[in-house]
Amino acid sequence: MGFWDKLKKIYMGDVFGAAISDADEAFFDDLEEMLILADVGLGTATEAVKELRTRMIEEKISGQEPVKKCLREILAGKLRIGDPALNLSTQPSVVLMVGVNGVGKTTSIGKLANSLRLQGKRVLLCAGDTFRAAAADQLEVWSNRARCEIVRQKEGADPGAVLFDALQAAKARGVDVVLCDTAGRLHNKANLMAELAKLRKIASRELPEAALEVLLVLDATTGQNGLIQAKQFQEISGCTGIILTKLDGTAKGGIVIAIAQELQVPVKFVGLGEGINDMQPFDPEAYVEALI
Ligand SMILES: Nc1nc2c(ncn2[C@@H]2O[C@H](COP(=O)(O)OP(=O)(O)OP(=O)(O)O)[C@@H](O)[C@H]2O)c(=O)[nH]1
Ligand SMILES: [Mg+2]
Repeated sequence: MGFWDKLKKIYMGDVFGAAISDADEAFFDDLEEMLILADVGLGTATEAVKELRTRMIEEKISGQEPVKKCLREILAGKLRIGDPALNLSTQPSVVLMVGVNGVGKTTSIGKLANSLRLQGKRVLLCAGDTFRAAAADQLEVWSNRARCEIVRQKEGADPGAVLFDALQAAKARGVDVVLCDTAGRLHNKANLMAELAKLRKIASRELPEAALEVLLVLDATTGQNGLIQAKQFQEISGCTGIILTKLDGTAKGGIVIAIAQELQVPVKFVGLGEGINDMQPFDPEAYVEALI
């Protein structure tokens, strides 16, 4: 069973089972609880239910389908933040992939590289995770799968130096997009977080005009903890978008709404598996359609 089906089966079936009117206290309670269970977050769940109730009264909405439609509009509205498309308006453009250990940064780079290459872009991967020897090897495997170039140095090299090299190579070779991997780091480790700020600075210094995306990769299965990570990364590296991975492994897809609301940053892609094609641009309408 796919993620959305699972979610629907677990949470949505009962809540919308009966006829619904604006006087139906039990319905509103159940709905709020269901949204919280799906990790939408307490604040957002309460807000959404309140908005729904107001609209049901003011616009005289009742009955299963009209109420669902209204709730979909409310939730989709909470996800429509900024531009969900990647900003690749310059040549080259730079994308930094950041996040805690094991969330799926390197895998997401591979998937994204492949999709961009299929769109006719020349892609260069930058092995900015120099912390483990295996990290650059892993990225190189993805560069072969996605059929794109890679710039790497030896283990322990300064990530800033690797990025510098990659940016020079990108300029010299007419590359369209540089995708830079980084080592997984805990959001509470100050020096590692400062290193991210440095990478960002190097990109701005070497390519002051270039479009720079900092994509925060979050693992959907970590639920509310993802929110805490997100806030701290946002503070240090100022992310421009979110990739939410491993949605195939959780029924708690509501975390998408919680994170977008908290950071006021668009979710740009979702990861739905380990394969090269298992990433999709995030579509708020399709998402709430599947959710409700
Ligand atoms: N099911 C599923 N697995 C995923 C997804 N994205 C990544 N993974 C898996 O998660 C694991 C970690 O992925 P990596 O890409 O190595 O994560 P990372 O953030 O680069 O990890 P570090 O470099 O160690 O910080 C791998 O086993 C991936 O196959 C996804 O969308 N769904
Ligand atoms: Mg990695």
